[in-house]
Amino acid sequence: MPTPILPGVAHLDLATGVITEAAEVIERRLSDMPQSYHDQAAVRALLVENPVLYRVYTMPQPGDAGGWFVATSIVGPGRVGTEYFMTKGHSHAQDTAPEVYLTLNGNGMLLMQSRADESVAQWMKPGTIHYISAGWAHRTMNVGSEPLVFFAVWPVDAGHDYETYAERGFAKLILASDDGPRVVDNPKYAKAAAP
Ligand code: M6P
Ligand code: ZN
Repeated sequence: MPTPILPGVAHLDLATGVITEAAEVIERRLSDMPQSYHDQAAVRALLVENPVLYRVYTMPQPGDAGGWFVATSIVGPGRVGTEYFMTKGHSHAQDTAPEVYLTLNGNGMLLMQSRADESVAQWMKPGTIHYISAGWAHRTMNVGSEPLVFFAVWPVDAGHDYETYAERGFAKLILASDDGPRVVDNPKYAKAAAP
């Protein structure tokens, strides 16, 4: 018998994104995702320091009979070459599972990509709510100088597919420039897609 879902409560520090009762805290450093960045020389140089790129705090699941994951992510400010500190990025193993983000602090970009390789990039700033449609992969980057904090909710049975994006990445890169973040084609992606 699955454990029924009981009412739950947790406490979130809106400024830092820390959930006090977090059941799990994931910490990802550059060494956990060196292939996610296109500038491998910049990756090697920064691996000496091996910074924490982001942390994810997940609220305790009050049961296992379906329901929602509730979490916050905190992406640090920083760059690897001209790319920003960012999440690994994933799509949901379950193609019908959407996700909602609410930005609490900082400035970021949410890059989404459909199964048909359409790309959408949205600005994240305090108060922006993002609906990530089912079937769209998603990755966030911190394009500002303070921590990017966002709240996320998604179905417990969604599952994470990282493999599809691990090797060639997303179709678009978001690069820092004098005029701010620029969305450009990822050359590695086009090459990998060629017959
Ligand atoms: C959000 C959610 C989580 C995800 C996290 C970090 O909180 O989308 O499911 O784990 O961001 O992103 P990723 O798993 O791609 O590293
Ligand atoms: Zn997701």
